[in-house]
Formats: sequence, structure tokens, C-alpha cells
Amino acid sequence: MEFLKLVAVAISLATGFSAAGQAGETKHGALTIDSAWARPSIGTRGNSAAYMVIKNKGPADRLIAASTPQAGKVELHTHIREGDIMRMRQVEGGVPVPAQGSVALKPGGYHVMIMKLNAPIEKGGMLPLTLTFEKAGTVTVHAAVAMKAGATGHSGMKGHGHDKGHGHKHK
Ligand SMILES: [Cu+2]
Repeated sequence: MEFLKLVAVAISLATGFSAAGQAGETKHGALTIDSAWARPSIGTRGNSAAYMVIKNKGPADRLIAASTPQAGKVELHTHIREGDIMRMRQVEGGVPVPAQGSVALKPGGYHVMIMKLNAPIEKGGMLPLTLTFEKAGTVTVHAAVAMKAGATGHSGMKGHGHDKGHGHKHK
């Protein structure tokens, strides 16, 4: 029996999943992806965005791509200020993950932009997201679909010429 328990532990370690298999943390080499969540969509016509904290115990890396089976198009975006207007822009060369540090993807900053939805992204669900890092390679995380502060209305950048609702301007 003890042997079987050890095997189970070894398997869970090898797959990089926490025993709970929940949204919490996903470890991948020197990286830990923590607190991944995604904004619910309005049907399939809108967009969604996913956020997370990427912690790095190793050398500098870059998040260079993301994908999900639930959408036809996924891009890495950031917000930049143009005069009084915050605009979204695709990140050139990926999101930098500093050595021995961390980077937060959060509303108003870096985010994973999820477009051309195949199915609505529904509150309470889990969105599988496959992340590709320049050095660490590919890892799949499960983002909890939830409405959180800053997911709409863009707190902290109010009143600066946003489109109604989503608040993002695509080019
Ligand atoms: Cu965006």
C-alpha cells in the first residue's frame, strides 16, 4: 500500500499538477503560474481576457504565446497610454518574465486576449489555457472564470474615452 501511495505522489509531481487539480498554482520547471482567472464573455460575440501571476525561480524568460480550445484567436496584450486614452496593443516579443522575479497579468496591464470564441466563457467554469514560454516551453493552466474587480469598468483609468462596456479598443 505504501508503495502505491508513493507511485501516486510521483505521478502527481511528474504531471506538475497540484493534488487538488484546481486553479491554484501550476508549477512548470522554474515557473509557477498562480491565481489564473478569466473574465466571462457575453455569449460568443464578445471577447474575454485572462490574467495570472507568473513567478520565476530561474533565469529570465518570456511568455510568447497562448491558446485555448475555446477560442479561435488568442493574443498577448498590454495597455499603453496615448494622450488621455488607454489602448490595447499586442505585446512585441512576448511578456517578459524577470529572472528570480514575477510578472502580473492584470486588468489595465498585460493580459491574454481571447477572441473569436467557439463557446461562451461562462462564470463558474474553468478555461484551459496553454501558455508557451520562450525557454520553459509549454504548460497548460486552468483559469477560473469569474467576475473580479477591474474586469469591467477599468478601475484606475476612468473617464478616458473608452468604448462602452468592454472598454477596449482594438486596431
Ligand atoms: Cu486586449
